[in-house]
Amino acid sequence: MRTTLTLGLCILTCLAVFAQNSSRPVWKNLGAPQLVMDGDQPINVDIGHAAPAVVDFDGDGKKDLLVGQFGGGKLRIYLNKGSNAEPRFQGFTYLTINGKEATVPFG
Ligand SMILES: [Ca+2]
Repeated sequence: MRTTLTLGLCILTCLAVFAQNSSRPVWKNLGAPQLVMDGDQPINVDIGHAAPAVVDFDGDGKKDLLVGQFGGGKLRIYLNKGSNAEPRFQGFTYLTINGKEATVPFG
């Protein structure tokens, strides 16, 4: 079952905060919730219960979006195709280790 997820509680605002002060993130004034889009669709995860994090995963200087999901305990990697000021995500890959999808305990 796929559940539409509203990650918007803080992700985009967090991106902006991290972009402005990456050495010391500040979690205040989060603003209104916004959907985080994968292309033109809101990000969905299997079953729901997403655990988002923002980090430059590929070392290109742009903050990427990592989303842990309850479904299978997998971790999605959405590479930022935009900029830190205007992040854009288009598709994802699952985190793999030695060619196998990495998972964490769930359930
Ligand atoms: Ca990056």
